[in-house]
Amino acid sequence: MPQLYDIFFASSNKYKYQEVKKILDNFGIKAGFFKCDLTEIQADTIKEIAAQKVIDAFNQCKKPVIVEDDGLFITSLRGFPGPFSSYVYKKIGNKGILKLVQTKRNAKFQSTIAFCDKKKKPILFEANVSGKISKNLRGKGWGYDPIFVPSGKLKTFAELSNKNELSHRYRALKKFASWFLNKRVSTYR
Ligand code: ITT
Repeated sequence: MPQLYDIFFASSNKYKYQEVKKILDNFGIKAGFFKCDLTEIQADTIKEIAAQKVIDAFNQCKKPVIVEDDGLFITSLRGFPGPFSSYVYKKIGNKGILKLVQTKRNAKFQSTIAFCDKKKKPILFEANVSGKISKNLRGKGWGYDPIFVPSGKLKTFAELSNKNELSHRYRALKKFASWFLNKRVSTYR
């Protein structure tokens, strides 16, 4: 019987899954949603968090799985909110971030995709996209999309129609897809 999915994406965030699904579809990889809450350790880097998160995800879903940990790093705030992006968004939101950012507006989004299967050794794929924090909220999007303008563009992620062709998530998933396809998906069927 043909298998429906090549891989699962474990997350509590449906917006992340929707983007991951679209991006991986374009690489010919079918990703199912394993909706769950994952344990996040306190760590300085999203790489460490992603590595731990994917082991928790595999223990819950018992299938080849990927997770993503990401963060918005604002240069003038010494990388804040960084690994705390999810928490900070819930606490102060985009309006809070706009109040904190004064003149120097450089920032970057970072993504780490972590893969794990029964070998239980996480494999990581990292990427980032640089840009600037806008002066006000622009466009309707999730998370920090309405305040992040990627380099070379005048619009925020929320206003752009092609975010999924240039985002941190796209770049990290592109690296993952190339590795995963080489590895022969059939191994997992
Ligand atoms: P899971 O851990 O359950 O996957 P999460 O939303 O908590 O979901 P993270 O811990 O990786 O995910 O938090 C990163 C936060 O950074 C996320 O909640 C958003 O607020 C923000 N973020 C990450 N990527 C984003 C994007 O493409 N657009 C807007 N905001 C983004």
